[in-house]
Amino acid sequence: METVMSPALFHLHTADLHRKNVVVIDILRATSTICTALHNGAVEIATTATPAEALHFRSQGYLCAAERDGQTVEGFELGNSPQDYTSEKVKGKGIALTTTNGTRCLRMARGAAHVFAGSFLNIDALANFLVHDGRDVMLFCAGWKDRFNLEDTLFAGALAARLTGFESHCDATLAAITLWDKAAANPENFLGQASHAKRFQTLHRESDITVCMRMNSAPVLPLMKEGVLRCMPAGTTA
Ligand code: 3SL
Repeated sequence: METVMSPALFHLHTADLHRKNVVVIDILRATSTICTALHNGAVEIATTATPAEALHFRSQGYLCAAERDGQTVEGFELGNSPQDYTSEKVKGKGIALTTTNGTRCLRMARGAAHVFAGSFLNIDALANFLVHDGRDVMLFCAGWKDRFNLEDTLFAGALAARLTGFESHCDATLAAITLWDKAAANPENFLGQASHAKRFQTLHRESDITVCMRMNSAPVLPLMKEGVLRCMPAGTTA
């Protein structure tokens, strides 16, 4: 098991990628939003590199969602707040989504055995699959524009702590578990210090932090294939 603290470090970890299960982590908010949308009945989420690319899906009946710098891009019906992805809006729908960091990392990880979107909302479902599957695991933190961030590392620690029995010689994983141990009693309070949490104060989206910290509230397995995320069917094995 290994932890990649930033996309800028990803190229150092690509050996044997095809043998690994990769969990892409963007707690605030892309991977939390993806879990919410699929849990609320979205059929699939097509990730795109740019907002312009996402808009091409509109003619096929997709909802189009784009976030840059924490804000909904003009002309899109959805941004990246999990609170906007209600079942009334997304049930039975395809969504085309692009975000600043999260969807970029999901696309970077292509070539892995499985690529999942991970969040506190689906942490135990993910841990169960990873333990059962037994393949080597990479925890890939999206960070913020190639920088380290607190929330993704904290989640990497929470997930790694559940993956008992996996061999790890990775200092980043040890550091993440240590951070989780420190914060586990009140993770939401701990994350109040994070730079992205502060950004949300300015954007008046602070309640998203509470939603993104709700453990196991969307217990789906969002699996990425050819740029598209769908729920892995229950009972799927390696
Ligand atoms: O960068 C991303 O992918 C987003 O999750 C950032 S934000 O939470 O929408 O600001």
